[in-house]
Amino acid sequence: MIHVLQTGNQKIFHGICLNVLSMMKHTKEPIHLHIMTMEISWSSVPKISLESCEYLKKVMKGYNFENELSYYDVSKDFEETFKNTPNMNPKYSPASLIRLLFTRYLDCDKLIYLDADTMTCSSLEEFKTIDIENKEMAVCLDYLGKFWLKKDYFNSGVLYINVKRVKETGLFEKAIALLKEKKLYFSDQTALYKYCKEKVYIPFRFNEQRKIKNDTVIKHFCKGIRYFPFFKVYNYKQWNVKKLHSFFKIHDFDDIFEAYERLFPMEAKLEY
Ligand SMILES: [Mn+2]
Repeated sequence: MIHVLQTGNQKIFHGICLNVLSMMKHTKEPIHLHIMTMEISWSSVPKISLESCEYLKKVMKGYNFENELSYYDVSKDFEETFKNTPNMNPKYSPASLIRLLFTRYLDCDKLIYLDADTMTCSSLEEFKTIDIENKEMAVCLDYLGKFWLKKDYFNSGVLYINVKRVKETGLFEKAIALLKEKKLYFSDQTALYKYCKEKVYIPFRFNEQRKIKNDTVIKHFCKGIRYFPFFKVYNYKQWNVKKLHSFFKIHDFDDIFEAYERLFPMEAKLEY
């Protein structure tokens, strides 16, 4: 069983559904997906509903009956933890902080955390080749951060976590404590960077922030810069099919888009 964590609110649920379909395509081992969500008093975005997750679970079981989905509504805990703290409205969205609470809810050995703006390009079983027995996490460098911030600055969109170890070291609780005290620009990512001492850097194929290669496991649709023919900062997500085709020239997920439209007609539409 491979444990995967995805977090967010209703606004990005279609990203999670797309990624789940890509996991179903490539990973033969059963997957236990954990979805953490919330709705809070200082944001109007609703949580992902239990009904939506129950439907997603049914879809997952259609691919492999051993697949599982667990749903966690952490609204109250989130509110108590972050309300009126300096990072209650971080650069991206309050929802980007949900994952920091995971050690309070999940109990498994190893966990793959994936941002909602990621897609799987080959089997998640590849993560098992990474040794994190004596580490807190395996991480990839942040493609832009390593130039602009620090040369070992990592990207927190894909994390391979030794759950037992981070509970011992209190990594995620330390990050929460810092965020309650001090405003940080890349809030959660910088807090994890600051406190994660036992980490192993893994190749970009586990968190590909640029072009998909033959051995890519996870493609991350994060912000990027293109210099030619002119300087452009882009931030297109996997559900923007038009930009995937015209800007990135990515056709790897065309079958996934088709399956998504067939299986999830009630969720957000893809952008064409
Ligand atoms: Mn991301």
